[in-house]
Amino acid sequence: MKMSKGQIGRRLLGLAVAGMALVAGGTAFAELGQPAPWEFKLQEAGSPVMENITWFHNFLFVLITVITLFVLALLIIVVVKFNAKANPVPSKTTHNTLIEVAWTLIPVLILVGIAVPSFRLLFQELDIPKADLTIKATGKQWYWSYAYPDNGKFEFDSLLAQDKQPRLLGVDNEMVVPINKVVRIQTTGADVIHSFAVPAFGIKIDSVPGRLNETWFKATKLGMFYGQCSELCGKDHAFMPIAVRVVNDQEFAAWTEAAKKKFATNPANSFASAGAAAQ
Ligand SMILES: [Cu+2]
Repeated sequence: MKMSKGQIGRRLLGLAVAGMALVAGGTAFAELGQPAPWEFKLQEAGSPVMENITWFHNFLFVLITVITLFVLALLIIVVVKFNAKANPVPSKTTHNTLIEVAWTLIPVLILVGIAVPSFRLLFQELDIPKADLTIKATGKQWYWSYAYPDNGKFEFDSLLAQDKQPRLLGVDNEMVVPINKVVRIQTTGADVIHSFAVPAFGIKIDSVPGRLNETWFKATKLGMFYGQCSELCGKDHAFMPIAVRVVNDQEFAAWTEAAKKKFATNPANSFASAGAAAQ
């Protein structure tokens, strides 16, 4: 079947519209705190840092698109207008001061425009505000242990729960945090290097044996947030998810009371074993 120029044009337009609908529909698939099928954007933000990361990502995406289209347009003009057939007698022009100053200055200004929000974001990520509570996350082959030194000194293990949804992200004991509170995460590795990462909070930090790394987040939405160990750490690297449940203050207080009792006899409880050793 031969298509007329008009038909081809309409087909292309239809494809473009479908593509744009897919981009816009990305949010329709998204579910807070976890990846979604066919998702190609960042996860929905669950913390101020992630909101700024998302903003910066979108800002750069627009900028890079405009620059790429501009360069493409220049290339097309050169190819069409200045090829040997269309332009048999080339001009001998070599220098143009105005253009040379412009193509030096404009990229410098663009880079400064990128550097300012980039450094602002970097400082926000690295400069930990006064924390409301600290949680120590220890990466182990192949699960996480969470200790709450400020809330009753208990520690517990968090292992993948095969029967739980979402698949490969559900755990038996979730990390629980209160909403709108600054949580300082201190992390280390008990055996090899792991990495503590929760995309919706915009955090990813290596858990290195013999070293305590710090990061922070402030969860601004209630619900479950999932992450995964993000440093190849051995055969079950893919099976040590991170699950964080964000609750309100009352629920958090109730949970810490219950957790203190539930995990008091946990052999992984370093506070308890340290106490026992001292007796
Ligand atoms: Cu790991």
